[in-house]
Amino acid sequence: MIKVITYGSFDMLHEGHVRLLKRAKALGDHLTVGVTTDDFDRARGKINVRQSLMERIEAVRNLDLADEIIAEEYEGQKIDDIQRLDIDIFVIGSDWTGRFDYLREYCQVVYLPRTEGISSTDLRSNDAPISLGVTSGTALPVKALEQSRYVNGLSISGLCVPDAGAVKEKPEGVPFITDDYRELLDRSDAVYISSDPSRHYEEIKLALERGMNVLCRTPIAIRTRDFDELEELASSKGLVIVDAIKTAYCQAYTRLLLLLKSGIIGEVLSVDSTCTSLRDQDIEDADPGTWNSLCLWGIFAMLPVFQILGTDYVSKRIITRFVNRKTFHDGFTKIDFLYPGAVASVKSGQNVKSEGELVISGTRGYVYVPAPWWKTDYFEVRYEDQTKNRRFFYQLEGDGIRYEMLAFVNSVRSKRHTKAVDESVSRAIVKVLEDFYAGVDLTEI
Ligand code: C2G
Repeated sequence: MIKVITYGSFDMLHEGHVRLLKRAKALGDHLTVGVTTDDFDRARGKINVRQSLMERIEAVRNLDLADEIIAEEYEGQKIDDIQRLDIDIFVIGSDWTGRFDYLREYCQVVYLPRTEGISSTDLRSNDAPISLGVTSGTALPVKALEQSRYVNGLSISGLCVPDAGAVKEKPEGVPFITDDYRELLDRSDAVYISSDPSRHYEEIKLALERGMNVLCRTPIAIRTRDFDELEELASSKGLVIVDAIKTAYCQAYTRLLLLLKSGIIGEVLSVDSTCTSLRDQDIEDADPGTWNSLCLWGIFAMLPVFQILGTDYVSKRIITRFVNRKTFHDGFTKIDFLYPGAVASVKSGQNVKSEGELVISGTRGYVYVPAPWWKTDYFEVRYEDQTKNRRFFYQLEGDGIRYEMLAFVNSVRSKRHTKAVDESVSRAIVKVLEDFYAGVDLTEI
């Protein structure tokens, strides 16, 4: 019996895939198809795959060509599969010519001509791209603009900055710059709000009223009543507001949350997270309503607390050292949360330097995420018996912004809200900010 194997993502299965599989099948008596897992696709830079692994496997199965379907999970798996499954022929499309010659040591390698004129990329981009208008505070959102290029189905329509006339050089790929937010909305399908936090409520409201979906750099608002009003408006219009906390979209972080749910360290008793960034920024003379340390860094530090321990804390204590009390610019803020049976502590600031790590302590062990934990590709689960320690690595490209943009595109397309950050978590964050500005539970040092 001649055994054949081939691999692929098989996203939005099309004629090119079908022809390849038919020819592969015809080369032997038994065909194994390896379908790439979402993780492996991400790791090899394919972030725009639309369908889940199950959907893609189902589509291949329905063709009734594969005798066996397996998941392709990691680089180097092919050698193992070929030996384990006793494969005679490895088949792949001609777009990979030469790349798999190293497998000749184990079996015959056949490159079949690729079917011209059709691809998953074309099918994905058949839907007109979402033209995204971007608003920004003082600085140009260079990182966001750059990251948007990696996201299929998204194009930047224009940029709104307070002093548009002063921008000497238009960033690459930005068709226009304005200081008129309404003009930006007129010329866009959706909006990415990265202006100062005090402007978010107004800007989101205007966009929603015009029926536009919103991706908002966290926080969505700084008052809970504003937050509730916006969420209600969005849901009444069938629109989404995605809370852009990039960490929430990083794979290592999301996997960490799942592992904790599975009880890998037992019951969680304490979450300690620190996010600081010592910059020469002049926060002393910053205008009121502009980014303070709590909004810029405190929110990232709070995210794991609310996602792991929930939002029903019994009490909290916010301890702040202001750089400018009048404008609410904090140099250092520490918040302690008390939960029934657990505690959490977050430290954030721009006028302080500390180890930016995340430690989650449980009854059986602890998780350690090294600095800078908020854009990590790696963490460790540690136990009393060190031989049981486990390390986890994941691919991270471009610190998470491209993933939050991708999640936004997918939510808009599917009209299903991404659950990366639950509404209750976004609201709990807004509540802490509200209390901070109102002086509730606040101690100054
Ligand atoms: N294909 C084809 N004609 C097309 C498009 C794809 O013959 N018009 C072939 C590809 O050459 C590949 C298979 O269909 O052999 C699956 O294609 P993709 O889903 O794009 O998967 P790919 O990224 O090529 O994955 O490690 C190698 C990967 O597993 C192959």
